[in-house]
Amino acid sequence: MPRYLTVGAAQSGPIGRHESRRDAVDRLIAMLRQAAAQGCDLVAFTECALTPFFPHWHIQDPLELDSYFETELPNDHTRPLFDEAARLGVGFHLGFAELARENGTTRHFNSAILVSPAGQIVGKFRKIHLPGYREVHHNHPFQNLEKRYFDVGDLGFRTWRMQSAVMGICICNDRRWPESFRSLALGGAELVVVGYNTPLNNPDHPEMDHLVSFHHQLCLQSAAYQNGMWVVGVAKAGEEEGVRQLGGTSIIAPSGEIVALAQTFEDELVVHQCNLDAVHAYKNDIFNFAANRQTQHYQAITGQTAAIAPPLTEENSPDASPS
Ligand code: ING
Repeated sequence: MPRYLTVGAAQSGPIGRHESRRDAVDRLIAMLRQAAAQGCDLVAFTECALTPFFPHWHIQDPLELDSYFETELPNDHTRPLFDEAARLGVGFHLGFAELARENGTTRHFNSAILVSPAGQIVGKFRKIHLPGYREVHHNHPFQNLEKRYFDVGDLGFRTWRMQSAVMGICICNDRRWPESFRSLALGGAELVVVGYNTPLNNPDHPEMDHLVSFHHQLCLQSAAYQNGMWVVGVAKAGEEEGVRQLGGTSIIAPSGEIVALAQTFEDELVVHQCNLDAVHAYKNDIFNFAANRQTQHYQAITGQTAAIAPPLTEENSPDASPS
């Protein structure tokens, strides 16, 4: 009997700067209920699903900045989501901004959790690849201040068993780095959830704007195929406080095929009954890590932070005059 997991990818439309947490949670609960009614076992919400994507703005007041972070989960405004999910017996993934007071230090992370159908937090991930910059770019129509507002995630790429699947998480820009998915695959991941807030315009590279959706899908579909896993990509979509963001919430099979795709830039649920055993043809044959990976030939990439080209010689120097 195949292991089926019915997954609901719950895309969020824009969340306004003055929308309350409670309003945002109510929208998530509405999609949760819709998902349960469609037989979903797991619902995946997006990156920063409780707030607007505030790294798009320069926030000078530290109290205002911290107001976008959760100091614990569940808490007063998110408990209704946890309680409703447990009542419905549905597991969920939730992206949120995390303010962590640990060992006498306060740190800020772009985080996501996996919550079991019983309402227990099974796993947590903190975003590792932080795009954007620390300094405000005044010439840009909007900012990406993730390096300013968040610390680099310190929990690594981990996997957890939940609902008969081995699950993993990465967040937004992590998807652009193949090491993210390969690390999760080496941890046995059969299904990975990726929430994202991706502007349709990159102020530093407008020449790439027509490729935003293509690059997004390229990352997810290649990750799914090259690691033999289901990938669930969940957008915060639409124009949020003047920043137009990619939609395209999708569920991707281990074959790399898109099997469910959102059609709007609003709150939208897409559902697919995932046959988890579809991973085996890829993990056990095409991408059999034990049999086919030849790690002894891979350059020792750990700690290599820059591409290292071969030394220039008389022969291969671009200035070498043709002999
Ligand atoms: N957003 C964007 C992302 O990785 C970005 C930032 C867009 C980086 C396009 C590079 C190119 O989708 C987040 N939140 O990471």
